[in-house]
Amino acid sequence: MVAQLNQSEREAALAQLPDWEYDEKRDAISRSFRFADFTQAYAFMSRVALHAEKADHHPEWFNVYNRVDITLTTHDAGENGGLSQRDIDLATTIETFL
Ligand code: HBI
Repeated sequence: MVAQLNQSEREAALAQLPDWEYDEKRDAISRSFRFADFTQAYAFMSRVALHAEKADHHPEWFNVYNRVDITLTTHDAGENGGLSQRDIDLATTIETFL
């Protein structure tokens, strides 16, 4: 079981991730990305995928052409899953791939 962030931890973390939206219903964060074309979108997804595997923390994502939507939440956080430091760390790393 991974520790779920409490409200103050969450607010402090999200202040550092201004382009990510908080989904209260899922206790998750999401961001939508647009790239020049599919090749750029796929290159980005490849970098995220390799890092996610190394971190053992994986995104929920959707891709169509140059658009990539990512949602991050931790399946084994709290009772029904929720936002953990792992999600914050992965989002922070994803930002460095832009
Ligand atoms: N990815 N987003 C997310 N949440 C998890 O709880 C998670 C994961 N990737 C692998 C993983 N957990 C492993 O620890 C196993 O629990 C599957």
